[in-house]
Formats: sequence, C-alpha cells, structure tokens
Amino acid sequence: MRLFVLFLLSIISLNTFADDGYRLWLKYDRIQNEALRKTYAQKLATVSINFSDETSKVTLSELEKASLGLLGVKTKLVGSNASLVLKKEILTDKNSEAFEIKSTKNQIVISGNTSKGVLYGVFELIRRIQTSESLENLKIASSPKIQLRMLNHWDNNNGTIERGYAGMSMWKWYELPERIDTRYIDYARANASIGINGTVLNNVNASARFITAEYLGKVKALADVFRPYGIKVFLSVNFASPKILGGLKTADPLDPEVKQWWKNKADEVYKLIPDFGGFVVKANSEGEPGPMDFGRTHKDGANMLAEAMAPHNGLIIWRAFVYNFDPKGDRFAAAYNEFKKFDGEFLPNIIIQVKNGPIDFQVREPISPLFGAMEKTPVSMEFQLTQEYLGWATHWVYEGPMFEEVLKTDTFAKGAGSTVAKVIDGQLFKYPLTSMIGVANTGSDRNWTGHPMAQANWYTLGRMAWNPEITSEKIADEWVKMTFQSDKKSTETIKKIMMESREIYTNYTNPLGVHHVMGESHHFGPEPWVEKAPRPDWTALYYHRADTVGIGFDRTEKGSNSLAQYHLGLRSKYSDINTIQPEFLLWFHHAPWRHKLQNGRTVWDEMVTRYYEGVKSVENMQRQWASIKGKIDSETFENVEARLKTQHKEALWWRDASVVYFQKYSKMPVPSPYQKPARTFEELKSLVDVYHVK
Ligand code: GCV
Repeated sequence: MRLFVLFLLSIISLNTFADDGYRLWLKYDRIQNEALRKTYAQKLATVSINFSDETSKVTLSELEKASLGLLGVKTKLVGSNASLVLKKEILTDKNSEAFEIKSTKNQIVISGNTSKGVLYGVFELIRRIQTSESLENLKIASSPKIQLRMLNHWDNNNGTIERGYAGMSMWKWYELPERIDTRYIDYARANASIGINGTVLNNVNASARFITAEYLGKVKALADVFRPYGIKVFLSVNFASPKILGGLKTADPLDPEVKQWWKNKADEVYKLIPDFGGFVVKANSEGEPGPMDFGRTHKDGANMLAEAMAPHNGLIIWRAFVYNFDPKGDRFAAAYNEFKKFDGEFLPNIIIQVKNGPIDFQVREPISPLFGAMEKTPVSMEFQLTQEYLGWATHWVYEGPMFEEVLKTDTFAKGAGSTVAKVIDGQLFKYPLTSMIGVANTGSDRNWTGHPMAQANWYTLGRMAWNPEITSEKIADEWVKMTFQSDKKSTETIKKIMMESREIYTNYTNPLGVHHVMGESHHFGPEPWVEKAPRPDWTALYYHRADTVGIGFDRTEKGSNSLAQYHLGLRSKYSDINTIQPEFLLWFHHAPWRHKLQNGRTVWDEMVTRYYEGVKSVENMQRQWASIKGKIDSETFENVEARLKTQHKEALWWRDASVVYFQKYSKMPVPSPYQKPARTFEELKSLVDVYHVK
C-alpha cells in the first residue's frame, strides 16, 4: 500500500512538472513561497463588482482561475466590504481602456471607465502576483498609448498558414459557426492579458471567400467569442471581390457599381457584426489585385473602400508593402515613392500599415523611411512575430530587442527625439488613429508557437503596443517569471539567453547588415548564391552585390540614393562609411573587403569573425540552457534543448555556406584562429534539399 501511494505521488509530481506550454504565460501554478502566497490570498479573499455584463463574467472567471491556481483560494463574491473591489467609474484619464489600481492596507480597488478597462486592470494585478511584486500602496494609472493593438493572421481557409511554423490554422472553419473550440477562448484570454484588442483572421493574400455570407457567419461566431475580452475582428479582403464574388466586369474603384457593391458588402458585414473592426488590404503587391490594375492609384482604392466603411465607423488598413519591379530601381525606396505623394489625401478612416523595415522583416533593418514622412496620414507599425526570416521554429530569437531598436530609432522628422515610437503612438504628428500589429506566430501546435520560446514574441508585441517605450528587458523579465515560475538563477539565465539571441542569430546569418541572403521563396537557411529568380529583387545577389571589390548595397548618393528618403539627422548616421554603426554597414555601402572598421579589422575579417562567433554563441546558449536542467519543467526543457541542437547545426550551415561563398569574391583567407570550413561549396548548396525546406 505504502509503495502504491508513493508511486501515485511520484506520478502526480511528475505530471505537475511537465508542461506542454498550452497555458502560455497565464500559467497559474501554485506559488511556492508560503508567506507571499498567504499575503496575496488575503488580498483576493473576497471580491465585489459594480457592473454586470459579458466582460464582467470573464473578468471574474479569470480572477477565480488565477487565485485558485496561484494561491489555492476560491475568491468569494460579496456585495460590499470586499478585499478586492472592481468598479466602473469615471477616471481622470478618459481613455476607454484605462484602468487604475489603488491599494490600502485592507483593500485593493481596480477601476476603469469601462468594463474593458477593469479587465485590463485585473490582468495587471494577476501579472504582479505572478511576478512576485508587492501589492502594498499601489497607485497605478495606466492606459494604452496605441489604440489598435493587433495580431494579423496569415491563415487561409484551407487550414494552411502562409509562413506559419506552428502547425495548421487554429480556425476550424469547417466546424464553425456551430462548434466553438475552447482554444478560441484561451486565445482571447491570452490576448486580453497583454492588451491586444484586434485580430485579423485571415491572410493578406486574401481569398474572396472570407466575405461571402457563408464565411461571415463563421466570422460572427468568432467575434462573439472575442467580444467579452475586448477584441474586435477584422478581415483581409481581396480587392477583386466585386468581380470574383459579385460577377461584375470590373473592380475599378471609381466604377459606380463597384462602389455600390462594397457599400452593400459593408452593410452586410455590420448587420451581422456591429462592432466589426475593418478591412485590411494588400493591393498591387506580389501579384495581388489592386486599383492599379485599372489605372487607378492606392489612394483611389483605399478611399473607395473607406467610403463604404465610414457609415459604420469601420477602418481600412491599407498596407504599404509594395514594390513594383523597376529594373533600375531600389526596392528599398518603393513604398515611400508610392505613398509619400498621397500624404494627406487619404480619408480619415484609413491607416497605412508599414512594415518596420523597407525590405521585408530581415533580422536587422533600418527603419522604413515612411515613418517620419507621413505627417498627415496615420501610419501604423507591422512587425512579424512568425519567424519567416528568423529560422522558422528551430532558432531561438527573442524579438523584443529588435522591436525596441526600431521603436527607439530617431526619424528626426521634427528634430532630435522624433522616435518611431512617437510617430506611431501619434504624439509626433497628432495622428487621430494609431496602431501596432504583429503577424501572428500562432498555430494549432499544442504550445501555440512551435518553439516554446517564441511565445515571448507574441507577449512582447502586446506589451509594447500598450506602451512602445517599455524596454524589451523588462518584458523578458515578466514573461520568464510568468511562464516558468522558476528560481531566480534560472530566471536570470533564460532572460540572458533571450536578450542575446537576436544578435547571435544576426551574427551567423546577416553580419554587418548583409541582408536577404536566405533561401529563395521558402526563406530558410543560406542561399547567398541565388542569382536568378522570377524577379531580380527576389535574388540574394540583388542585395549583397558581392564582387571582387567588396560587398553591400550602395544606397548613398553615389548609389541608389535611397538614403535621401530619411531626414538629415538619420541620413547622416548612415551616409559615411567610416562612421556608420557596423551593424548597418552593408545596408548602405558597397564596402571594400579590405576596408578597415573602427575596431581595426577589415570588412572580410569582421564578417568571418561574426559568423564564427555567432556559432560559438549558440554553443554557449546550449551550455546555459543545460545549466537549468531540473529547474524548469522537463517537457519544455527537452523541447528547447532539442531545438538548440538543430539551431547549432543550422548555424554551422549558415556560417560555412556564407564564408565559402563570399570567399569566392573576397579571395581572402579565413583569419586565425578560425579554421576554414571543411565542407565544399557543392555540399553546402545541396543542404537545402537535405533539410527538406523546398
Ligand atoms: C503574405 C513576404 C512574405 C509573403 C507575405 C508578404 C506580405 O513577401 O514572403 O509570404 O505574404 O511578405 O507581407 O504580404
């Protein structure tokens, strides 16, 4: 009997120490520190609430889950004299999502102008408990600096996800609207906990099918699930829908029948989903239809749709990711050239959504020149959480430092201090609409994001959209504590790896600002040798321009002069080859191989050093990870351990392929102490097939 009990106990404890990652950062395992747990428990013993709606229900249910899990306490709902008071009341800050948390010795009061504000306040309280913070004498007042904080899913109606590396789509269209998967609710909880208040359900390469009556019924079912959590749904639309669905002869935005078709469609959508967010449009980009197919402009197309949505307060989010092929041009300059000329001519319910960099989600890009250029048209930030160019789901890259670097970049649009954060939160140009989005990295994988550590990127997007000036380190700290509930040493170790991970990835893949040298079309692994593709700007050669003289894309006035799109202050940081930060060197200069950097090394030696040191750093990541064995749950530990092994293998591939290929041009030796790669060029080239990524 005794043995049997011991056996049972061991199973139970093993189970509690295995975690499939499904609960994300809302982990709610019992707090081990008894004294702390008791203090919190007292504070959450009773709760009162002065409003009743769908949001109040989910708020109370979250509170109950958290306090039962973290504290072992079943919070009691009482009429008055509660230890925790939730109330709707008018705050000094009139933002509809604002909240305040105040605490006295015996009571915590969370208030909001709306029930949504209270919900956010409750999540803040839970976060403080999860991160072991004191709840004494709180005087917190918080409201989001950015209005629209969204995920964009690139999910297709057949269940696949464009650039998705965490399984299939979470949206089970074939089951909707009848069956509501509980995952939808957990998705909404996770998003609400970090302030995300919008979701674009489908791919920007949009099937027109999403706005048929059949699909709108399904979308409505999801909107109903998300509404109590303060989340609005949006859809990407296909600009040719009037032709595809409506049988019209054209989709010309100036055609009266086309205009009417979209008005009717907007009416139909809003009749079903009165708080529908709006449409996202990828037009005349990478083969998608758009107004230019009819001799019109982006302005004509966006304004036509905006007119249809305006009576319902719906938004048009028009993407600036356009780069018509110009044999003499520089893709870097395309979006600015296309949109700057229309600044101030877009209707007020339009936002221009701009990717953080001018090319396409490379691990390091200088900012898109459109930030700082559109003074009269709101531009929003599009980051990519899914790691299309960042090693898919096998490379650990915490994107927080990258987002932070972008947001802190000074555009100099109104003198020094005109950071991207201030552009997109509306401070700089007084934008009436503000938004930050992340291309989602979620899928049907049990842990949502494939790589367990990639959950942090989702978390970070929400936190930075709430406050674009918060540091990535602070966010990493929160996320690790909430996700692992581990000891101080392990927490610090994981955080340290996170904070270094992006630079490490940069070193073994894209040192000194070399960019777009990944595999063609699948975007995995190195293929710097791609010289031919359906379009020259889809090759690697177009970007790295390696020759016997040097490497890099000259964007100064001697080259494409795309640098001229930046304000002087920023331009001058990049225009001088001798003073530019080395991390951006090859973005703007064709640097001679033997050009000396400030540290005394030549460009070639520095590149090679970074490739080799990058790989060594992955080995260090592995060592650091190994040091926390037994300190976090075994399932996540082993999952990450295995992925790090793959990352190491692939980092070696990147290093060797890049060094061997570029050496053909530099004709310089691999500097000591590094050993020349043992693999031949042919061997390295063929690895793309070995990894089955094509
Ligand atoms: C959804 C890149 C990706 C495409 C993506 C596109 C976009 O080019 O490779 O898959 O399409 O960006 O952002 O529209």
